[in-house]
Amino acid sequence: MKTPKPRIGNPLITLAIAAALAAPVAHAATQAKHPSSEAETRYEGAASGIKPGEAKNLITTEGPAMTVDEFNIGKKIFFERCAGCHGVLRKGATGKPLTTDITRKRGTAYLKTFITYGSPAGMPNWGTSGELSPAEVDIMARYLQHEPPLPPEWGMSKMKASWKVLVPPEDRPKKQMNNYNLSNVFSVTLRDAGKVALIDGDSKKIINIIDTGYAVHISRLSASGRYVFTIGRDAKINLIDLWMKKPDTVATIKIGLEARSVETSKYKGFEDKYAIAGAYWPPQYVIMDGDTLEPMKIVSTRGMTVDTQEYHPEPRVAAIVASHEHPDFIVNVKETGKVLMVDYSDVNDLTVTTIPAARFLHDGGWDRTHRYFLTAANKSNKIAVIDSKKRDLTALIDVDKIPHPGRGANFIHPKYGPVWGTSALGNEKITLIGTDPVKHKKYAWKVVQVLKGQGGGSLFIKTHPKSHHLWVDTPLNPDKSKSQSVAVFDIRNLDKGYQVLPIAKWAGLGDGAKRVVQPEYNKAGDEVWFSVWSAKDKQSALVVVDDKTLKLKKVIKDKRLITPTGKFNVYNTMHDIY
Ligand code: DHE
Repeated sequence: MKTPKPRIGNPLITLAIAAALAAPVAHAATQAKHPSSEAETRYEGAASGIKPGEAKNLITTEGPAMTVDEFNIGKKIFFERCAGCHGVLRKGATGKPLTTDITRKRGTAYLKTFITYGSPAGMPNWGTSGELSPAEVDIMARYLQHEPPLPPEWGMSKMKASWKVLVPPEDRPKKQMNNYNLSNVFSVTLRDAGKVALIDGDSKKIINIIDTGYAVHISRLSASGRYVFTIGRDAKINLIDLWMKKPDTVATIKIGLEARSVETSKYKGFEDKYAIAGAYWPPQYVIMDGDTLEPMKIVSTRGMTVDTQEYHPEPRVAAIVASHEHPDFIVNVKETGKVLMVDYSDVNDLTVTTIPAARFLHDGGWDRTHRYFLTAANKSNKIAVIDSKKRDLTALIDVDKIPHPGRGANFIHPKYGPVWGTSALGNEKITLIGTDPVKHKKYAWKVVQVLKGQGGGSLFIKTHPKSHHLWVDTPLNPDKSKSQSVAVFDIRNLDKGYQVLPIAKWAGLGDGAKRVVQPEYNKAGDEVWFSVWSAKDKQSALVVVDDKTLKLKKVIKDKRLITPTGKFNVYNTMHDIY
């Protein structure tokens, strides 16, 4: 298979993220902003997987005059830098709505000022930072007063046409054909290479580097642990068979134009049977055969918002988890703020329970019993708790600015019993929520403690049932000393505060952003792996820390480890251990 071709303007990384990776943002106006908005901009501002050429131009006389060439420039800039926050159809997501009823009222002069100088609410100062020239700012101001170009739909015929079974199930190994300890293998996202690295967690050696979708996002494991599923931002899924002598891709499919999530059926009797993937564009999810990725059922998520009950044409699918209580996939629909419990026991006559939560649902994870799914409605500053057994909403908990748990962290708090925690993009707070409604009823679904971490710009927090450490990263903090290190708390004495480990320094790399991101445990729970994430043309590394001694155990360096970010340990991902 070929590496995906870079698209126009190399959107493998957006300018926002590219700038963030190359150096701390230097221009004065950005520095003056609240760090939370800077961190948000870096995180949310990734390039769309949609090729501008795929979206139809809609130039009308109702907007200001524009040539086709100017419109094409506007479209390209919008997909690369603006769609992540404002949405492809500009209905607003993390960023404000930019539909023509609003933009035409504002007019060209106002929009030019806004784009040039940005806003304290998080809009980057594209003009004064030099990232857009005055001519480009002028184009964007006019472009926004025309209807948004419409990317194509992606139904069954397109999905089927993209579907490839490279090794049919009957030609695959009948048993494991290699000697790897598969349950301790890590699937590592090599974001800007559009590849994953499979790394043997025991020897720390690379098993294989596999071409995947563009700016690949996450990996998930089948219930048996045999198959790794990856999803690219271009909505391409790879099904990787770990039983092969050299584990590799056995099937691929493209389920849309842009996506972030993939999951597999885990309920008893349905292990490895189905896979599901959610798309950002078109807004839909698809259920597939778990062995071959054959698409079986596509369901659109377009519909009414949870609060104002207005139609939203682009509600993107964010995190998906597989229920352990029912044959359900739990699907976060971001812009409408609804959680769908999709019962896959009969894929043809699908039963879907729709649970109202709050807008902008993003990521989340299970409590330690795997009954309750705690998920962040990030821009609403809430955590929704879904009872997967009763299929309803247990609680909607207010937290401070922009919770970002990844899958969160579960541990037994010395005072409050079982808790689940999240860190935040917008501030230094680590919020702990009680999760035991039986033995610790008075603390259940309440914020029981807020710890103070290194700062905002945090993305992931992690612990392990065998560990007494809680790790909190801060990769998007504007201060290098924080983005290049990690905070670790001792769960037995949380009031003592945290220790800082200089992970990037330990990696011994040259120059680069060296953002330390996403702690991930090995199977035994005695090692924690970190990515030291620099730009594509700089060296990155993985750093393994001994969880008992908090000392450096190993630095994994290889010129093929380009922009490593997420890491997914086979056993922990299979069993939802975090
Ligand atoms: Fe992610 C999880 C979406 C940017 C690394 N990311 C997720 C999930 C979603 C999501 C919906 C949950 C998937 C699930 O559980 O099924 N991420 C998005 C975006 O929309 C966003 C903000 C912008 C974009 O354009 O993609 C975005 N994410 C990033 C990054 O820039 C990160 C830091 C680096 C990268 O690789 O792109 C990043 N996201 C991750 C990781 C996870 C993730 C490592 C899985 C964490 C886990 O422990 O499960």
